[in-house]
Amino acid sequence: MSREAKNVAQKILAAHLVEGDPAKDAEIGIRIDQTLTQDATGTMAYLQFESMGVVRVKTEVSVSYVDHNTVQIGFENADDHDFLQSVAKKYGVVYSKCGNGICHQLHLERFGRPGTTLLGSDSHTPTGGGIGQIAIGAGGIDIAVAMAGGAFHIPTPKVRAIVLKGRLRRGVSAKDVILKVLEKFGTKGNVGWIFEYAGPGVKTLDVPSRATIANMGAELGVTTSVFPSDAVTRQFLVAQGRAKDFTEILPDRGAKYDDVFEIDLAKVEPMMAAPHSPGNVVTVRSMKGAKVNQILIGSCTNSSYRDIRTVALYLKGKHVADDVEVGIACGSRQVVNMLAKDGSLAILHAAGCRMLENACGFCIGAHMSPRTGAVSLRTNNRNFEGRSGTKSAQVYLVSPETAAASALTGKVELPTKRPVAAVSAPKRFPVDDSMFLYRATAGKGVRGAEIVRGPNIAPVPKGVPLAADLKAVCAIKVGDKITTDHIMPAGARLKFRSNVPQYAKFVFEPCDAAFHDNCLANKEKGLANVIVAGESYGQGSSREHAALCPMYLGVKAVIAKSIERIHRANLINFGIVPFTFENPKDYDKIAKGDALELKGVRAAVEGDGRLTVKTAKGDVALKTALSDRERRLVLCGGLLASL
Ligand code: MIC
Ligand code: SF4
Repeated sequence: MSREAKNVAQKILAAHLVEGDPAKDAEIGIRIDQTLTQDATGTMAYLQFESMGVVRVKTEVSVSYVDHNTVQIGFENADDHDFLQSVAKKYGVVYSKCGNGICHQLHLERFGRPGTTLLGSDSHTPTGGGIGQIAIGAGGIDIAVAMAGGAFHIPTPKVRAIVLKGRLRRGVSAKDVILKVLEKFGTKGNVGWIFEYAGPGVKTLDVPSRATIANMGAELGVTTSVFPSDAVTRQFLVAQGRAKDFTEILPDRGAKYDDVFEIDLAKVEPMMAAPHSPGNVVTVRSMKGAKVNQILIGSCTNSSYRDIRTVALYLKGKHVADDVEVGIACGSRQVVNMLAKDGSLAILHAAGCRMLENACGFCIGAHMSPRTGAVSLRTNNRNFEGRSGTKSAQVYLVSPETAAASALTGKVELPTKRPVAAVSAPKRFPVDDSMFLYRATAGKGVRGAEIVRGPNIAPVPKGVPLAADLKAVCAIKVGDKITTDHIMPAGARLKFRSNVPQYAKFVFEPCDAAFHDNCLANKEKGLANVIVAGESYGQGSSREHAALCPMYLGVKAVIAKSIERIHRANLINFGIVPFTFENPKDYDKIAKGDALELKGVRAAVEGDGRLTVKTAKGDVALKTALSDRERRLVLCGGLLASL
């Protein structure tokens, strides 16, 4: 290991490096200490883990959370929960029961350890960066590999320092800071970067605030975000009764960064992300007075005790406006217990808020879809069109402070006008781990334990080797910033996550409801399906179903102007070739339904990744830059097929 001064990211990565050399190689492999799954991606991850034939998990700790599909209309969700519980018992995974809370909040509270690596089957896993972890979101199959002791591969990162100076004004909080970062760097073009927070302003932010900032790094599209582990981190861990988990990790003096961007916290004002992208950032000031119909507070971004207590202070002794509905979902039982003790729950009830389950709920459109055309202010991290469950809704992302101030009048309000006192970091958090099962057998498992498999649990399909040539059809042509919510909708469809043939019926439902039938018809004729897309294809969720279900429908290649990191990895994991245009203008040469001849596609993948495709409007040059490992996966039909 080199003695050169290192930043925080480099230190943690160097301590976990198992493949490649960051100074030379484009891809590195790292050892994973901890994993987390949530139910919506977890069933597939554990089905894949099972098919690897490993007897127990080999990580320091692996936790299976149930927080997404908690509504239980029909048997499907409950089937999944039972399956997950039985798998956890058998393989030595800790199981967090439904109702315990949201995976990222819980992991931060009870398991996250500075200096370790965490891989999670959820794109907001980087929340752990708030506690000094290198925490990365990935597809379920990558988590399965990590649980089996395998390395995880990332593009060798570039590290950007976000240097924080000064102190936030009252009424302004971490959400406004990350929205400021999003305003500057946007939701595309950050692939391959780690954002490391540094500078004197860091110590003014408590761990939940740091976690909020790291969480929404997912919206930037970065590999992860990380904070140093310092006295504030130590205080948080001590208060959680986890002093022994603390390690100090600070950047070395003279540590270098590939880029530096400075933010004066004192100058940050309340911000919001306007429909339909977390990158459409505007000031709250510019929207002041706009009518609001719904306000929802919670999600893995803003559901800590600090956040919900702050909301209670805004609403104390007051009532929410008559024509606005307000819902609050806490991140964990710990948060609820604290709010119960200090009277906040009573305040929120009295103020007319609907207290929701400690779960993802509204954030993923699984609950409280707003009315037609509603303006909904939310503290979560994504406002993609239709994600709320109501296509015509206008969703704005705001801080808990802005949400609370606006709840009182039913209009967008500046929280800085009447700020409340700052909530100080608790000296002791009440600890109740009773809804974490199988801690005693964690890492060991229970041999012979039976796995419970209801009818919603279907086997995982495997890919087939890539053919030498492909006669294909452009099955769909989509524009820029297509999210995984467009490709594989969540909300009401989420309950089919464990059943690929069933879930595959909804691929691209919001864009082209006939996609499934057309793909199967092409497949029957022996034609391969190809998806053509614009910039930043596959933004958002880590859901591997956005690759797995298309694979099931015979999609063999994606041709896009650019592809986001997690989705690109998922495509490769399921044997779909991630091509980009040599010349982005060639996007215009292909239309939906066009015949495409991918002659020599296998040889191209084996070789330099360049392929010329014949289309009715002339030749189109494509490229794919694959590492040796990725090339092997694509050629044999994906990761499962390679085992
Ligand atoms: C999301 O916020 O989009 C999700 C739902 O948490 C996803 C995971 C999933 O699709 O299950 C994510 O962020 O990865
Ligand atoms: Fe859950 Fe929303 Fe966080 Fe995704 S972004 S993990 S749906 S709370």
